[in-house]
Amino acid sequence: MAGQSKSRAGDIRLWRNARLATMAEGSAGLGIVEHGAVASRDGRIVYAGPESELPPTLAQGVETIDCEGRWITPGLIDCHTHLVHAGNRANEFEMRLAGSTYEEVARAGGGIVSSVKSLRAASEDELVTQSLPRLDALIAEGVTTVEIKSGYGLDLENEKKSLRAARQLGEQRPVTIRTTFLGAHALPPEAKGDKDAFIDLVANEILPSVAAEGLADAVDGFCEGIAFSPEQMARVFDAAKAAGLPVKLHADQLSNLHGAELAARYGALSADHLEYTDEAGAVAMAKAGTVATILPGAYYFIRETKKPPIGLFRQHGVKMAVATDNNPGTSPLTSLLLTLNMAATLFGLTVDECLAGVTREAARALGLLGETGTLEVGKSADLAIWDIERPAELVYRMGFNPLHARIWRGQ
Ligand code: DI6
Ligand code: FE
Repeated sequence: MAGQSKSRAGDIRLWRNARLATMAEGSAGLGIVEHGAVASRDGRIVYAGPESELPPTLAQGVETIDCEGRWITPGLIDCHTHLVHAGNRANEFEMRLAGSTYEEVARAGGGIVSSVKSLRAASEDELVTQSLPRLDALIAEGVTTVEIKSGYGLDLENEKKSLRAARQLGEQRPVTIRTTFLGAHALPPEAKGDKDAFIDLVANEILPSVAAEGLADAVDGFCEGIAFSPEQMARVFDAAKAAGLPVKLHADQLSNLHGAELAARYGALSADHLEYTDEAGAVAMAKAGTVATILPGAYYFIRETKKPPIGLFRQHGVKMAVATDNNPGTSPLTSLLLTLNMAATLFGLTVDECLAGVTREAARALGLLGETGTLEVGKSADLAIWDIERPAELVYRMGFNPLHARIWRGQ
């Protein structure tokens, strides 16, 4: 089994003859170091910079890997996924291609509720088994940290089962998993249309119990006409605050309910989607330091036409992360590299913004910037080594994986 325990105390490893994109805050662009080296001790970065300035103690008698001029970036981070789910909704996809509307699909038993049924019917171990191939697809592209949300259980037992399955994934693979409780994702059938009563259940019973067991690192919600109102989300956020958990929000994806401002008011780590966010929302996020998580996979898959206001985010200094939103309904996407191409092609993000979006800014969106997301001393030695000539290739290609090696916590 993979784990931190694998690294032996005092182990120093050195990756030399590399080109680094450190992504360090404040450095220009990607923080490029030509002729660079990275050293790790006990899974932590102890040096990242020009090879010529490497302290001699880190250069001799240590395990050395010659990178032969390859590029090293921080290990990639997918900061928004619903990766733990059961079954899939390819049948709905076919129905929509044949001309059915979303409503017809829902009446035929489709939509989020069909994923809830499948998840409730699966055991925790079955969930792990079904989710592993998706996680492995991300890992194969150099991903070293993945956020995973609940939200297809929608009752105490099944939300906990999802979060435990997510934690199990982190024990079965060399990857950091951050779990997010998304109880306020959709209304389960047994709530019989009573959203307020369901929000009471989420805020007063499920969330405190999930928090008490330490199953969630953050709390999320779906603030939308077809889901929950800003007032209802605020009640969930108050409960999160009481439990000491940071919040994030699916905001302004299909309409502008001012979810971005709500998220900012609660000091959210991130607000996600944001297609319909307006300038007031962008200003509020900038003030609060709330990261804008851009999810081009869902935009593409549902054939949305309203783009998130990237220009406003730039103008007001809102940091942008990029993620897959892997989920069975609106983004069955397990390639973070393809997501980068989509963010650039569909939304006009630059190469630098794309790469920051799956490293430094994704770490910030998870509250993990002190731990990972850049090549800097003190952080976890999470690295991706690429067979590329220039970083733009990571964004430019579609469906090609140039990963040479992946290092998680120095291994
Ligand atoms: N926004 C989405 O796009 C997904 N959830 C959310 O909050 C949809 C999830 C699904 O259809 O299963
Ligand atoms: Fe999502």
